Amino acid sequence: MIKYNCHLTMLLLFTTAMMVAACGNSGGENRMESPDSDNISMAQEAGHPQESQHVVEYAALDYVFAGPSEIPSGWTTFRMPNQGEEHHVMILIELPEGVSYSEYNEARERRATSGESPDWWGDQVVMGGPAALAPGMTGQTSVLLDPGEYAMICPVQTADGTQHSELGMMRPLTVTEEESGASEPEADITMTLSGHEFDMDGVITEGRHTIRVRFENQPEGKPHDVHLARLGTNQTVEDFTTAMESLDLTGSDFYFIGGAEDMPEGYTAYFTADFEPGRYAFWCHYHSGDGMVEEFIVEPL
Ligand SMILES: [Cu+2]
Repeated sequence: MIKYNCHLTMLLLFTTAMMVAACGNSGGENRMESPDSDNISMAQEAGHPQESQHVVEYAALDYVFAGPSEIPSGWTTFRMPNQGEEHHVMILIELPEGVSYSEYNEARERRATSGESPDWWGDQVVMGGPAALAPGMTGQTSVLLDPGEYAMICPVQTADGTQHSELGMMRPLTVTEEESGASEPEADITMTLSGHEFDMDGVITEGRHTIRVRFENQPEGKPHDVHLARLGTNQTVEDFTTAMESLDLTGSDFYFIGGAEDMPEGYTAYFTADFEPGRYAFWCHYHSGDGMVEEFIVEPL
């Protein structure tokens, strides 16, 4: 997905779509169970014993991320219940070494007003996070984090075109030298984002799945991401594609149930989602115009 000013137009298009998409939906159910502590065996729930994950929870509200300001480094599972009334995403930005969050924030404001950016601006790296989530849904996305200073932002827009980040959905996150000790998650399905394709190894059936997302060849210098949308009963992927292009989602009832935000080439993320029978679409924001929209059907067991 697009997050930066250099791609502001696409960001506006996408986030407007997110905002509009939220209007036609009654909200999904949250079928994830609450963890008893920070460290729970998520994979055990998914049927993989012996796998321990470090789960950190950030509730997405209109308009704030509620959660810890400091977390250990290593494999980290971001669990994000959307408790707001709008779609939200979480994007983690690793700041260049030596750049503090307040310097980053000032630079963002300066860019917005004067268009000037500091030398280090291009050195920030988007390190993933839970993709678009409809109200009531819970996203769960795991990434491997190095120690450092990060910014956590939601660039989705409100009806009047204000980014959620401007309204409070932007905060610092310190990833400490201390290791989470979590192992890399296990997945039952692997999806490779390469060229203009979602290459799937495995079939999504009814129930909960953890999907490994490998970020490979990223054409046109634009990063991949994957957003998962549930389509309405009578909607096709063509309806979805047209709606995302034209932003006319009037009367539509599809909504987003998570996925994995941008990561650099060579990185891997994991996301967990519950699938009930129905029609779905995978959607890559930057490359959807080049065919990275794919419908799939989850059959009843
Ligand atoms: Cu938001």
